[in-house]
Amino acid sequence: MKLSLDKISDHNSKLKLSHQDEWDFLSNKLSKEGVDVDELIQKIKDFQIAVPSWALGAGGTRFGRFGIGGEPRNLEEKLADIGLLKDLTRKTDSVSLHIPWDIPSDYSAIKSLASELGISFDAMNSNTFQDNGGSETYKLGSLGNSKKAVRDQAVAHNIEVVEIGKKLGSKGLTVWLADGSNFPGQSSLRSALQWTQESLTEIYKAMPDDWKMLLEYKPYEPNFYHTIIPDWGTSSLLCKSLGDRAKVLVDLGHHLPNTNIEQIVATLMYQDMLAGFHFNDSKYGDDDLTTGSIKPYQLFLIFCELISGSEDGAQAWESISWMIDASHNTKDPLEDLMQALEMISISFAKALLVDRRKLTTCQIEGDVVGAQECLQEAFQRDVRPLVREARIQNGGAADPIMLYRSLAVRKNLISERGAESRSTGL
Ligand code: AOS
Ligand code: ZN
Ligand code: ZN
Ligand code: ZN
Repeated sequence: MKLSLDKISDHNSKLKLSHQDEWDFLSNKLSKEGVDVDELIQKIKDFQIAVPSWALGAGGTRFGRFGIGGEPRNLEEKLADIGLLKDLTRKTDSVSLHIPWDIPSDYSAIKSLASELGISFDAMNSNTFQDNGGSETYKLGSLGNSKKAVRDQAVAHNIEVVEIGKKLGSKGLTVWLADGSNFPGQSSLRSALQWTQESLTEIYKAMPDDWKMLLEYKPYEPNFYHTIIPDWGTSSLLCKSLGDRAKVLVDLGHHLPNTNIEQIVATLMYQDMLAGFHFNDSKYGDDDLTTGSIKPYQLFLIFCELISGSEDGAQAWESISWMIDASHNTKDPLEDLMQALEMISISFAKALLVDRRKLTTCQIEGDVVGAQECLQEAFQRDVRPLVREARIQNGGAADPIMLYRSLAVRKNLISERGAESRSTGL
């Protein structure tokens, strides 16, 4: 289903009055404080976040999965869903594909559909955490498996993913490894790391010069005793051995409770080693909950580090990739993604409002209270009219979820695709 632009402008004109009041109030206040409002709006407009192909259907847990109905049945329908999200929010303009779930049957048809919808191809994802019909099994690992034949198969798969991505115009390969062990003694910790490094080296060499490798870490699951790449340090170590186009991918859910993720971001940027993000939120582990639903202050602090790291010249903003990686078990995935895109934009906008000069002075002078006030001043601000204004100026809906619901999009998708249609996902 395609959204007609008239629907968006009708919706926007209904909400115009109340929005205008709120926006006038905020923009006047910001201008009086010396903020360049146009520049601020432009930054928010430009900030686009990729959506992964596996996040468009209902996820599940090992205890079950409850379909949402009308889930995209193929790559074409996944692109259509992202096109819809794009039209409503103007916050996403690319898709991250997962191989083998998304192998195009007709490349030129997929490419022209994507360009019609204004969607480009973000980093490609390989899959060696499931057996996908190869002669070797990944039961005991892939790139770090003790058997050379398994490692070779996993390397070849990653190279095939790069080849597919080249045809689509992607410029990155994301590697997430489930490799590890479940019990002490099961695996040689040092050898497993060495084999992983050797396998990654082969993949890195096969990547075109203008590609980057995004190496994701995760402390546990599906292995529960040891994971070969459990943290940013190990990922960083491996990336450094590969070359400067390999960098560390931070998935927000991939940390043990209470880890200071903003500090990890600062440290990676300090070394120009931050590849990008998988946005989600977490209460306990890799919960894949909606971004900003549990720890909005942490998300804001992460954006503060991102902005200061790029403004200070530690690492260029443009070199960082942005993606959502969440699982939708009880919500309509499209509504969940709209909530995530909104929370990401809100956190970004708040972080842009931090008076960094004042903060630096407080830091240098040891004014602890002043520094905290600086952050709170920005964090407590209601920036929703600002984010909404940026979206409206970009052609999106004033209230994307309200419009989505009033158009009964899910009901239409169910009648188009069926109540039982099932998308690939986690
Ligand atoms: C797994 O826990 C990671 O978050 C991956 O980034 C991702 O969910 C997976 O690669 C999807 O296939
Ligand atoms: Zn139990
Ligand atoms: Zn992830
Ligand atoms: Zn994850």
